[in-house]
Amino acid sequence: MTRHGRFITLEGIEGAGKSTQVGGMAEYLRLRGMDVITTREPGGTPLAERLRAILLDPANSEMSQTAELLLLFAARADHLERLIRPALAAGCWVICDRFTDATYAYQSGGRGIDQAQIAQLEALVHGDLRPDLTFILDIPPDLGLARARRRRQGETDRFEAETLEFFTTARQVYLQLAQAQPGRYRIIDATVSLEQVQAQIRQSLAELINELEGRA
Ligand code: Z5A
Repeated sequence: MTRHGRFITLEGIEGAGKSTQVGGMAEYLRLRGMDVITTREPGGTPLAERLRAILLDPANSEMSQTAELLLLFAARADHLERLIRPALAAGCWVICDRFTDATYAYQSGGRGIDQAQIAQLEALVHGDLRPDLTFILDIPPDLGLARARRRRQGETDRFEAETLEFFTTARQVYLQLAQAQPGRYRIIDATVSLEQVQAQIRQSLAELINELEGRA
């Protein structure tokens, strides 16, 4: 059977459990015979990781919303060009911890930037490339923030310092995106145990693979 690369993203607010699930997803896909790489945003390439450090640095608390938006898309442009597109072209499955949906959730929902402006940058930076499947790990912000607080070591980053209202609005935007385009998104109940979250994700991955194998 010919294997085609697929682009899978994980989204959700702070502490939803995205980073925790990435490794298990990769392991499952490898067991099913796929070549897999895992990556994250902002970040994923040396340049994008440098931009991530700037974006998260609490010393940059005065950064303007526009500067933040453009830095995110600058990092994404490099990430797409140097890592994501070449991996997909080589037949790899790419699992990315956050992608452009996070920009809609945080920079539009959280910061109030017009979604049309984000859509323009999205069109410029990734053309018609979109994730094949996006998991939204859904959790009430107070529970997500409590988890993140328990895990945190050291200083709070620029986003972690945001208010409960900021994360509540970001969550609402994620749910609206999923409602508008149910084919691409799977909403995962992230309030349950790690194993139960993993089982929900594996079920959807298995369905995607079965669908692809049915088509091959
Ligand atoms: N950002 C943006 O504004 N716009 C954009 O376009 C993009 C990003 C791409 C990246 O920081 C920040 O950039 C992000 C948005 C912004 N900030 N925020 N918020 P990041 O990558 O460091 O932040 P994050 O994605 O929110 O990471 P996180 O706090 O680590 O969340 P997580 O990855 O979803 O959670 P986790 O690390 O997997 O789990 C958190 C803790 O909960 C940990 O101790 C786990 O062991 C525990 N956990 C996980 N799952 C469970 C379950 N099921 N039960 C119990 N405990 C659990």
